[in-house]
Amino acid sequence: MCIFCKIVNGEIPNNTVHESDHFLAFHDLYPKAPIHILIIPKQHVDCFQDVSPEMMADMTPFIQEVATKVGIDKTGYRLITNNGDDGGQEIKHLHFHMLGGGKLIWNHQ
Ligand code: D5M
Repeated sequence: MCIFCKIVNGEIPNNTVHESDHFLAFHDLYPKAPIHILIIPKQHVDCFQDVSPEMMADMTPFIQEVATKVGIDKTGYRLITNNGDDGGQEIKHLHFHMLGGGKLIWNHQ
């Protein structure tokens, strides 16, 4: 079982920000911005390339709720998903990185 499935199952602790029946948002262990949250579907999906349009349609308002909950919906944030090896995806369970809490530097590398 992958590490994020273990988090969903409660086998590994997490710092939850927001939760619904289908999605979970929790703080990244190694934050790369003042606010760095990971947003995942509870159902295992390997990566963005495999996600269904239906799941994304459900996930979109959840992601927006996370931004509102942590108070960065107006100030702005960056939403990233690393897809596959060349994309730098280390954990093969779909996740979006929500980065914010300050002005972010844009670096295409
Ligand atoms: O991002 C994987 C991210 O997952 C990376 O930013 C560290 C984070 N991470 C790893 N283990 C944990 C736990 N246990 N809690 C919270 N965050 C974690 P990727 O896009 O796959 O490189």
